[in-house]
Amino acid sequence: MQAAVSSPLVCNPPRVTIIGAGKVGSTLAQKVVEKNLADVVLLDVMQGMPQGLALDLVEAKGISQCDRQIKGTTDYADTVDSDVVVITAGLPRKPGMSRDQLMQTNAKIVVEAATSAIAYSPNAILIVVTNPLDVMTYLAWQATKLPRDRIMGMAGVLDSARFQAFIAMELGVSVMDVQTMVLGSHGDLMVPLARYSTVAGVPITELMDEATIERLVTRTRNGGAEIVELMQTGSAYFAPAASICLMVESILINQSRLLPVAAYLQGEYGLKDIFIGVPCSLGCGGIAKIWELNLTETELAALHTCAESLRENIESAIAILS
Ligand code: TXD
Repeated sequence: MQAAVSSPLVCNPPRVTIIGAGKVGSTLAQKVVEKNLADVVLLDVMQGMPQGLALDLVEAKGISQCDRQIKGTTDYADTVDSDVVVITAGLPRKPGMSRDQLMQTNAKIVVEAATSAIAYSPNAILIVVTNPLDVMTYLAWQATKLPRDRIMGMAGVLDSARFQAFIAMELGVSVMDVQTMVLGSHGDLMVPLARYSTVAGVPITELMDEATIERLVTRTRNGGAEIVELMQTGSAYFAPAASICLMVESILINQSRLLPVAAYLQGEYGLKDIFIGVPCSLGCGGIAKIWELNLTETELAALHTCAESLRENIESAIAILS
């Protein structure tokens, strides 16, 4: 029997390029593909490695019941016309290291990755993940000159997820009922907002005393380092990949999720010419809106302290590149 053939429909599924096929990048590739969100191009400098990982993912497709395409490559030409580009390329921390100590190596890697990827996908939305996050996002923006709605950094979603997990564990409630908001930079100075963190709509300030909240805030600030210490080799990747995937999903299916992301500020919160974590809605055009929360004087001062420290690091990073 011969099947009736009609004229073929030209249909391009969305395409996500992930630069850096290490722990975070490969875990993200698996999540995007298994959710059937987009075709994925996984790029790395290590010849054979992204190709091998892509083949491994292809061989899991039947079991995971997904039909997206996956390509592993070392060639930016394969990333052409991507809708979203995620940069995870660069070194992770070792025990005892701060994120800022990665600057020397990662600055050049991120600038090269961002410019090469955007040359092939000028309309893409760029999500930077490499540490030190806020500084790397600034450098990628400077190098690509992308409009501010199409470039952002991922950190606030992860930091909020960590705060959310610690609150759920402390109170013995389902993590699904906990909502949190962590602003600022991805580092010791981040600003977890207890007043805007709730359990089923009830602010945590009603459910825990100040000392307990402070303990959970401190654990959130040290969340990355706690895992680096335990693992000894490499850093966290399950929660980071899940956090990036949430942002990618909100963009690809135009969900308008309100998420804390490192966005370029032009006067919001009294800050200019800086990427820092603030609540944004993410849709098919990238950042649809930056939300300005009513912060207390202390919260706003904490955000400005992050910004001051970031500015110093941005200057050092620019000096490294010149
Ligand atoms: O919240 C956040 N923003 C973060 C950031 C959460 C977790 C991890 N975070 C940072 O992401 C971490 O500190 C690192 O800077 C990156 C990647 O972390 P990952 O754990 O995935 O590191 P790996 O496993 O070492 O992978 C990095 C890969 C590795 O395969 C290298 O070969 C590759 O990056 N690499 C490159 N790919 C493409 N192009 C260039 N130039 C390049 N250089 C290295």
